[in-house]
Amino acid sequence: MNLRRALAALTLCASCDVFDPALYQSSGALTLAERCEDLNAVPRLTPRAEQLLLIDTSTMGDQYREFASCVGRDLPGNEGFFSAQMRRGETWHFHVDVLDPTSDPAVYVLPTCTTLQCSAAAAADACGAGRGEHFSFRPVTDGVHLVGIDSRARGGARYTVTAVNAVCGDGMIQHGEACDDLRPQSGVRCERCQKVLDAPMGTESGVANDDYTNAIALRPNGGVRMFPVLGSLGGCDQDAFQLPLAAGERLTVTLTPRNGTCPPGLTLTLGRSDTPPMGGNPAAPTVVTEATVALTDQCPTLTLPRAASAGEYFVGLSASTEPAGEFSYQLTFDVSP
Ligand SMILES: [Ca+2]
Ligand SMILES: [Ca+2]
Ligand SMILES: [Ca+2]
Repeated sequence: MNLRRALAALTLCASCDVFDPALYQSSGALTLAERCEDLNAVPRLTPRAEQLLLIDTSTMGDQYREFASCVGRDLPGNEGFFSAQMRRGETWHFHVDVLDPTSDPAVYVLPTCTTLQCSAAAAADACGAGRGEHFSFRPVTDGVHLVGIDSRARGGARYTVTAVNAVCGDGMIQHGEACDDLRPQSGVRCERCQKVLDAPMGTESGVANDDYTNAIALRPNGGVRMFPVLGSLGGCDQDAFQLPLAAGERLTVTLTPRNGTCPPGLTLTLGRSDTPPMGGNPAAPTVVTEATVALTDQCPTLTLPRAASAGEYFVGLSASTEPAGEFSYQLTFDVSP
């Protein structure tokens, strides 16, 4: 479920889902750096929990074609950079909102001004023209990180960028958090700001789970055996779920529509977090290529015949074509020896 919709539901604030002109008025304009080699020349965020920036790439150029590899597609539009001091294991969340219906932003975070450490888990370009992008990032090193705002559409554009350094356990639910351990909610078990399911859900609850950092964690007593999860998918977001697998175990994930049929373009992906946990949180997952996906009447089933190693696995559900309206589904997870 989309983070903003979930937060809107959580705070009963319907206007959270749309761009707020009042916020725009109070945001600070930030002039991005055109190049990223010299960190001293890249504007740095002041340390604050959340800030809104107004940026404009129209006077910049398209100088770093190589960073297209972060998102896996060409980014011929102008790009610019700002930076932030980050610490290993922190959770950062970035929203890039469009001010012009033809612009098509992409965003990536780089520990250095090279593609060497660029990964899909540190970048977002999931949505098309006229749509914003958002994603969470968990640094694996301490230090200044670069944030690049690029574009799938040629030329530059004005955007607002919300940068959030979410603090788990501060009693507030920030952008990028599904819940907070120190803010109890009825029906939600919250661990390290992730929703944890230890029993099947009676109804779908409005919890954001569109990233590995806020995936719904499946932890039923007795293991994951034909375990159902309810959700709804809309727009260009993905829904993310996390579960542990032991080496050699088999995983199947079956999607069934709750109403009608599956829309076209649905797919399931599988990732595994291989780096050691940071403060109890797993690092960004990498794609598990041994998993296969089969379609039956456009509904995907994911199968991992044998987990190569023990670890935290992440299942993502997304649609390459945006469903018309919300698509309500049930995912059934089954783990067997
Ligand atoms: Ca570019
Ligand atoms: Ca985009
Ligand atoms: Ca928090």
